[in-house]
Amino acid sequence: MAMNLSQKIISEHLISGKMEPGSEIAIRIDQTLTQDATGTVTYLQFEAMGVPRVRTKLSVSYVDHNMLQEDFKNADDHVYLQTVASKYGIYFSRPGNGICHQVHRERFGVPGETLIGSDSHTPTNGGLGMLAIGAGGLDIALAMAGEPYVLSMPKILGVKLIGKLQPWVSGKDVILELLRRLTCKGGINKIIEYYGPGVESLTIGDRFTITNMGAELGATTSIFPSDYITKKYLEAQGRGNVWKELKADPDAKYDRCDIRLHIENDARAISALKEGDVINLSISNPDEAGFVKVEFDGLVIDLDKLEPLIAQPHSPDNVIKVSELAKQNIKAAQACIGSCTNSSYFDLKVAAHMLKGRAVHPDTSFTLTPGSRQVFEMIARNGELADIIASGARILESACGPCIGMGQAPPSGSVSVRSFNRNFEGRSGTMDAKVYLSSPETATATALMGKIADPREVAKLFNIKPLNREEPEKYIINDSMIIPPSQEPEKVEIIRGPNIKPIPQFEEMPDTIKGRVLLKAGDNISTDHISPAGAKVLPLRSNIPAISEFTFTRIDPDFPKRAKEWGGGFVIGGDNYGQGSSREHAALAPRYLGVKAVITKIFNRIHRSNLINFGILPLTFSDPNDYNNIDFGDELVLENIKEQLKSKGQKGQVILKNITKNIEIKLDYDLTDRQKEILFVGGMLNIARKNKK
Ligand code: MIC
Ligand code: SF4
Repeated sequence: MAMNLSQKIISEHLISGKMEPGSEIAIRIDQTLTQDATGTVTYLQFEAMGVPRVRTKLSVSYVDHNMLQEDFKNADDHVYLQTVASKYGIYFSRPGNGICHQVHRERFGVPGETLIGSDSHTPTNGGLGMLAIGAGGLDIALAMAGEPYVLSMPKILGVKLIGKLQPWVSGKDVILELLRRLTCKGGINKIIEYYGPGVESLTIGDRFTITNMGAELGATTSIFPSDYITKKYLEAQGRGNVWKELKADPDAKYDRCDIRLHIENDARAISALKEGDVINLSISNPDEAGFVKVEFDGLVIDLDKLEPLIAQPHSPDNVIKVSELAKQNIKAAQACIGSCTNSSYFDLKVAAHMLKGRAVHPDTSFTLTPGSRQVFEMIARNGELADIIASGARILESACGPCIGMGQAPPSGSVSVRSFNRNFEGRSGTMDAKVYLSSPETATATALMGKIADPREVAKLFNIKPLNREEPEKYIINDSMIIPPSQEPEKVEIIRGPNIKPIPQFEEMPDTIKGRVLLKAGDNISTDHISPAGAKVLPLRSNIPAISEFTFTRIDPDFPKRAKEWGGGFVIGGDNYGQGSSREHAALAPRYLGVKAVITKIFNRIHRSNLINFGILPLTFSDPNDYNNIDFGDELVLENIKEQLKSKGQKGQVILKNITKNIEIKLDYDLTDRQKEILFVGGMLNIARKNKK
């Protein structure tokens, strides 16, 4: 049978289940990665499993998020991570070596292998033809212990690329175009597979940017074929030996996919789908609640026709043409290049090329972050760094930095144009800042002009010639900041600072779940709303009781106090609940505060599985209108919930009683037997502890 590339890699790694969309599959995992902000909890859970050495082909622990060392906390975490890695057979990438996804693609990614990582942008390595998936830390710990990764078989959405990118248009504009068409929920439960003649016109860097930001579509992962461009890149990294050619069979098929859009809220996406090239598009009539079902066999993106695009505040899918905004004289107090989306050598090189001999606008602060030490060394030795410094731009160390609110918060109420992937409200550290997402070319044009600017116009104005979009023949290879694991693990002592607290133990699920509505949230609640990041909160990632004090405080400062006073309860959400980060703290902390069930219209995939892993029941409204029949403070009950779930199949309905309003509401669940078991015993860690060998 002809297969697409995703099906080929999955079938080679399939341990159980059928490759039919929606059915549960278990796949063998070759590689894992963690970063420090999710890593400490991952390794604490791994330690609780009692496995002496990792059982993967390769596991790497990175330090890139918690890099500000204001006190002992982050520094202690780094030492814990280094010692735990050494003992259990994990490579350790030291602070300063770079952002996990950038370093992983440079030094470790292998076409055709599987990778799971405790960070939602793990799919970046899909740019190399890897099947790379973001997951919760507990799933990573289980994979390191040799367990397969269990997921529901996604649909494979084919995106055909034709044409060639025009000057000053880059990979970022391709993924912004897809976000414009499909919205942040368009990729949920889908793998986005790129194919077609346009693929070969994209550089490897463009591909990584596109697969990276597939996370913002909510996709399980994104993947490119592995071709001669991949080969050249791996050879330039001194790793040509791991290359192999991978692509879909010529007559391979992709799945018919669908998304549910609201005619008012998602009007932009609906019109983008009509205008855009969509294969066999059908749009249903709106239902009573104003939702339409959009179905299609795939998308076509004509690269020739793409223009520089930009996502406006506060969502990565709020995309319009840069040329539209350039007319509006929007002053930018800040511009930034960096993050795992756009901090490659080419990204910094193109910025340096535009800055050469010019000065950053006096009203704009321009920061540049080389994504890895390799990129940093390349720009230093090849001279780009000097042009950057001379322009008055600010160069930051190789880390996540401003992307995760670790410094460089913009001024009050100001505009910041960033080459990053997320612009959720408050994520920059300034609650009322307006963050836009663009390509490095647009961010640099903005930094030069002091206002949002179209790079094509700026190039004309200053007579800047477009750069040849080619990767170097050879990268500088220096792995001295990647520490291999110890050969004598018994001699390694794991060092734990005082801020590293054990993971709390959780009770079994009660027969009946009863409680009040602790919070009623709207649509698109991100994990940054649930468990915020930033310089103040991130150092508490290894201390669940302490970090839980920040749960939901971005939307309701009293949440933690109330949850404790009311003895836990329910959280109600809207569409696309839990989008964004893979952080399991967004499940662990609510669980610690007594949240028993979350009821929404649609869940984000990673967050939903984190909720299950920590014993919080995820349910969705059978009729989205019922969202209006529950209010803050209402008393709710799910009677005999265990019995109700046990007696029925994988998908079904349960009845929720709203005691306050004296009504019954039908809720849907979609839980495999394995997931039910995890919920009943109070979370996956209880199972892992029980199975401890
Ligand atoms: C993010 O971009 O939000 C993070 C920080 O990288 C997260 C992980 C985390 O919360 O530690 C992610 O994307 O998964
Ligand atoms: Fe780091 Fe930002 Fe990438 Fe998350 S999105 S891994 S914070 S650079």
